Amino acid sequence: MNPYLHVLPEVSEALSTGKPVVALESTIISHGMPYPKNVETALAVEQAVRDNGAIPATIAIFGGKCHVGLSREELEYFGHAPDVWKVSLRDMPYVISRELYGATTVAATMRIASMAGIKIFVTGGIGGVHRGAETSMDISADLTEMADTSVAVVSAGVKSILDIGLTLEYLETKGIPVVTIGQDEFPSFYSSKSGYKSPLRIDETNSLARMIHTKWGLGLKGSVLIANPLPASDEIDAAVMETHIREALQAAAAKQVKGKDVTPFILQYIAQHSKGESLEANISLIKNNAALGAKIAVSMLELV
Ligand code: PSU
Ligand code: MN
Repeated sequence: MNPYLHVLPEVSEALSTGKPVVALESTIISHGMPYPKNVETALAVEQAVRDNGAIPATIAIFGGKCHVGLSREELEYFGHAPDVWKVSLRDMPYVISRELYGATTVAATMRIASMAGIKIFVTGGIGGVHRGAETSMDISADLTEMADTSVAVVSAGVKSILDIGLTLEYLETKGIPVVTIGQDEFPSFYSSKSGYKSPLRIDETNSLARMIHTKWGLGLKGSVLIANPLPASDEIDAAVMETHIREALQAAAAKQVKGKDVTPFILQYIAQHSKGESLEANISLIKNNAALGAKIAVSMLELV
């Protein structure tokens, strides 16, 4: 066991006895949603994993360790503490060695999940290639991590704050299968549509589990990106969203927001300017993803 890992007893028991476990990220709690909705959502997401037959393991960093599974008090702390770092892969050595509090992104959560032996990870939306990346070079470490680490990622697609077309191209370059559940079009988080055809479509959870199992059985390392369209009743009109996104991008440029601050700034701007509608959609889709992730984790274990 890696000395920098601390696994909650319920999670380590599940892993050692072959029960399904689903990893969850903490950046969405600390930097993606306002308090107290973030904590309520984190708890509801954990419950959705349990209701579908798996054990949740929310991942975060504190006290010099990567924690796999958080207590209610710890979740609560990450929900409102002002001093929590947003930790992607490159921030891990600093935040861990200085014993700071760190909420983990998709990239860091995947890596820690993999260290603990967890194969399925649920999030809302992944980071990707940003609009304008041809000059800014802003490409999320989530994508390179998906090339390196063998943990499947359940998402609601890619948010259109990013360049969805370039993100799909990048995933292709890195050999990462992208599978949409139940429809031909790749979804864009707030909408079931994106204007891009999904590279792959699978409708049944057990077929999906078999494909993931086959990828790793072939010795192909890396992730499978699963796109789960949000429930139709929670969709936000794409044209309305585009207006918010353009304004958010302009505001970010005017304030010279750079680097790791770009994604949280845009997400927060959109949440504030869409009068809570985006927050409700966000909560709904992540619960929906948690249910699917748990079902995939259960199916994966039936294959081995
Ligand atoms: N996109 C979303 N919601 C999120 C994030 C991205 O729609 O909460 C968060 C995730 O934690 C993701 C991170 O891993 O932002 C990506 O940040 P960056 O673009 O700086 O790599
Ligand atoms: Mn970036």
